Amino acid sequence: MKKVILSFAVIAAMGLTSCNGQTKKDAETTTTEMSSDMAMTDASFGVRGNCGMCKNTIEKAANGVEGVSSATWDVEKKKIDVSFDDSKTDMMAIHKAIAASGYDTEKVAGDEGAYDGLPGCCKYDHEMMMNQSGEDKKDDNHSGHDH
Ligand SMILES: [Cu+2]
Repeated sequence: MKKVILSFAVIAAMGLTSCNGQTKKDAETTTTEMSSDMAMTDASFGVRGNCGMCKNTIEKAANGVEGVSSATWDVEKKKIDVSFDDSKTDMMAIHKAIAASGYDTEKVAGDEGAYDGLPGCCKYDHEMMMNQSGEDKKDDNHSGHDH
């Protein structure tokens, strides 16, 4: 009886070690190929939000769009800077992804259901000014025409 238990233990131990061996083999490093001279488009637009948690949500949503290489939201200016491959995506796709996460952008209103699910501190004011450059943006662009 003792022998049976012993041999069972040995088999179990052998099984464990072989499992360990396999996990090691699986842990291969994946190299991400990225050519630096790929044509990236930089853009920025207004996105409403309150705090650091908003920043995480907004940036995660933008980065989740295929072709977006970087997204940085500025909590002070209520503005996001994005860099993306325009052969893979476009501005509207990024606007929509952010709106789907519950945040208003300049072009797309935030999804109401997602907004309701945001933490209390993130329930931003829908009237909030966005895309503030820090300098006064005057609406006198039309006076520049010669004719
Ligand atoms: Cu927030």
